[in-house]
Amino acid sequence: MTDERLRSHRRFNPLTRDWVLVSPQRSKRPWQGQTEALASTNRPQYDPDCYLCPGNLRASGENNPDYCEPFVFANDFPALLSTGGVKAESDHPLLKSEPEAGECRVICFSPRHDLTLAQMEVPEIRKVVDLWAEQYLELGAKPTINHVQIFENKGEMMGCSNPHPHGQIWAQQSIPSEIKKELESMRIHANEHSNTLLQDYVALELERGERLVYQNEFFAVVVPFWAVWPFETLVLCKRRVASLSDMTDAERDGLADILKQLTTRYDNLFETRFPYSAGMHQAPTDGDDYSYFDWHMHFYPPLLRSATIKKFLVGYELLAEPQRDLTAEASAERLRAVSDIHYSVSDR
Ligand code: H2U
Ligand code: ZN
Repeated sequence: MTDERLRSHRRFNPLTRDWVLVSPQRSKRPWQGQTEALASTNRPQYDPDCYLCPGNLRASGENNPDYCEPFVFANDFPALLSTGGVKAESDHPLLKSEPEAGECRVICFSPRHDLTLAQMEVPEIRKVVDLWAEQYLELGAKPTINHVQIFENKGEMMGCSNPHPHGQIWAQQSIPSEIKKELESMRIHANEHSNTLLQDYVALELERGERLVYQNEFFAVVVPFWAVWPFETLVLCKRRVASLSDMTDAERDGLADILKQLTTRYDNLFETRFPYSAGMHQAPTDGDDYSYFDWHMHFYPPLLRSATIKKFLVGYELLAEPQRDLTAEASAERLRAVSDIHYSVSDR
C-alpha cells in the first residue's frame, strides 16, 4: 500500500463528484471494538400479526393472497400519489417547489416470515429478480413515470417497520437528485472516453483485485474506492446493461447468486441479520437515450464494529464531508475472508 493510503487523504467519488475523507491512521487496530453476536431471535415461519404474511390483513382492509412466490401490492401509505399537488405560483425564487406524482409498491420477497435474502435459495432470489424486472417495465411504461426506484430497507436500525423479507418500489415523474448526479457524470465520461464510466471502473477493479469482494461470470461486487459507509458495496455488471430488462436469463441467475453471496457474507461478518439500505439504479424510463448508463446496485450498511455498533454520519460529516477510518481495501479484505455459508446453517 502506498504511504498516502496509510495517512489521511481524500478520495473522489466519480459518480456523485463528492469527496470522502479517509483517516486510516486512526484504525491501526481496525477491530478494537467488541464483536459479540446478538442473541438470535427465532422468528416463526408465519406470524398471524404480520401484515406481509400470506392471507393476513393489511391496513387497507385487504387480505394478502395465499402467495407462495414473491408478491407485490400497492403501498397502503404511499409517499407519492397518482396525481401530484397543484403547482402553486411561488411568490419568491427562494421558495421553489413543484408538484410530484408517482406510485409506491411493496414487494414481499418470500411467503416465509423468518427468512431474509441471505437465507433464501438462489432460485427463490431469482424469482425476486424477475419480479423486479417486470415491475420496472410495467411501471416504466406508464407515460407519467420516468424513474423507477427499487430498494430494500433492512433491519430496525434502518427504520424497517417489519422483519418479513420485503422491499419497496417508488416510481415517479421526476428523476431524483442522486440519479441526476450519476447520469451527468456517466454522460460526461462516455463522451470523453471509449467506454462507459462503470465499464471502465469494473475492468479496473477486476484488474486490481484489492477492493473486490466476490465475482461470478457476469457480475462483480466491490467496496468502491470512494465508499463512505464502512462496508458499503457496489454491484457491477461485467457487460453494459441499462436495466434488469436488458439482462439475459443467465445474467439474472448470476445476479441472484451475487445477492445470495453478498448478503450471506454481510450476515457472517458480525453473525447478525446485517442491516442495510440497498437499491439498484436503472436507466430512467422517459424514453431518452441512455446508452451511456450502466445498471448497478448500491448497498449502504450502517454497521461498523459489531452487530450493535453503527457508524453515524454526524459532526464533521454533517457539517463538512463524509469521513471513514477503515480503508475500502481493508473492508473488502474482511468481506472476502468470511465464509459464504450462512452462520445459521454452518456447523461451527
Ligand atoms: P418498511 O418496512 O421499509 O417501512 O416498508 C414497509 C411498507 O409497508 C411501508 O412503506 C407499507 C408501509 O407504508 N405498509 C402497507 O402498505 N400496508 C400495511 O398494512 C402496513 C405497511
Ligand atoms: Zn410475515
